[in-house]
Amino acid sequence: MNYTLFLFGLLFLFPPALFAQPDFTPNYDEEQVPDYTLPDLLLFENGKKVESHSDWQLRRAEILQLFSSQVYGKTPDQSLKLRTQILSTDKLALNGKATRKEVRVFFTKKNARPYMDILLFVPNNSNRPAPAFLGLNFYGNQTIYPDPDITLSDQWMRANDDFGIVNHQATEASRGVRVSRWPVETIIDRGYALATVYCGDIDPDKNDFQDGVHPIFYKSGQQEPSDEEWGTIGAWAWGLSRALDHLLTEETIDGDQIAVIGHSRLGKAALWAGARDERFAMVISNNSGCGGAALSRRAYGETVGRINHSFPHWFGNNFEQYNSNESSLPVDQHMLLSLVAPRPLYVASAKEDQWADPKGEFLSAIHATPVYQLLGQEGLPTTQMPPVDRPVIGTIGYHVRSGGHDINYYDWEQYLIFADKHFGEKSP
Ligand code: GTR
Repeated sequence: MNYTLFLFGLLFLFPPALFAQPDFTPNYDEEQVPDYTLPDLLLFENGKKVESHSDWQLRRAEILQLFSSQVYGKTPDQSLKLRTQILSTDKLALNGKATRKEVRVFFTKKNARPYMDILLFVPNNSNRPAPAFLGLNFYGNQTIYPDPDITLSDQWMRANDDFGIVNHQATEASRGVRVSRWPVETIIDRGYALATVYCGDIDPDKNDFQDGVHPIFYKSGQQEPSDEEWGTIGAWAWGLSRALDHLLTEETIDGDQIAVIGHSRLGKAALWAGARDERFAMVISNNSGCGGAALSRRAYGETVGRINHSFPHWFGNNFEQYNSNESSLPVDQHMLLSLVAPRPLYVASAKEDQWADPKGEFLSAIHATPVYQLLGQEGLPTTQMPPVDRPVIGTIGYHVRSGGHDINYYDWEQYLIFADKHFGEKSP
């Protein structure tokens, strides 16, 4: 049949179906949370039980593969030869307390994008290589600290007038606008180094796969990732591992004590990076929500359908099969958390951030605990959701902060305590 005629026929027969928008109205009512059964972490796909550490290594590989093919999309195996260039060094940053360094990492042979700039602060008064936090930022390295010498990003970014991002470009007005999210001086005073990268250096946060790192890996003629391949979160996580590659060459940093941290969409990326790359010694998820720490099957707040609709580029295309169909997912997000075991993991929620489903994030941490226990670790030392602002700390840490969707000083204080506990225990 002629295609136009066919469309007219459809229009005539099912007018609403053609115009109906998918209904992704969020649910905030516990009563409306569907009954669900989570996939069993300690059961292989073939039904065999996981009983030993070596069984777990095999099950871990199976779970990783499921997240790769069904959720975030497959990361290319090919490793790149990275080149670095030091952009700046200031040994007397933060009034002499820290050394600030900027390192450009080129992903190809060309001195052109895609490249990423790592901004690094390392404490000066340390008598040993410093443990470090590594996290991506939303609007450029210049936003995390008001130092006029930090390179102003010229990469595309999401518009935000309040933060001095005009026509998708950072302006001088954007310097230091995110200081509340990055307590640089406190981190340095506590003896930690801090490294950050603008996420858009790795892949700008838009539904476009011609920019960022994806094209480096395309086969000839390929224009976008296939259904099996990675999306933007996958690329961000990969970029975190490339930043880690560099940090491991910095003598002032203790390569065995590098935590990967991220807020919200960048928390999803931090979790996926920490799950894939066991060189990260600690993983911190701040308000990462749907596709991060929160259980998808609860369909509370942001759902799989909604996130794929709003951000079609974040996950692999296969994830769309689970829109309004979470129960058929072969994984749920507690399994992502379990991939971090036995390494320390912190999951943080915020009371007013119902969109990210605090309870779903907490339950996920509980349900990841059996793997920690199998590996001889405590996991999360409670099964009761703690009151607001009362952190619980085991090998898994958790808090629900008062207030809304954000990462602030309170959150960082808890991460520093958590890192002191776990990294301190290991120090000579
Ligand atoms: C929201 C998105 C969340 C979270 C958040 C953020 O729009 O729905 O999943 O990623 O953005 O990154 O701040």
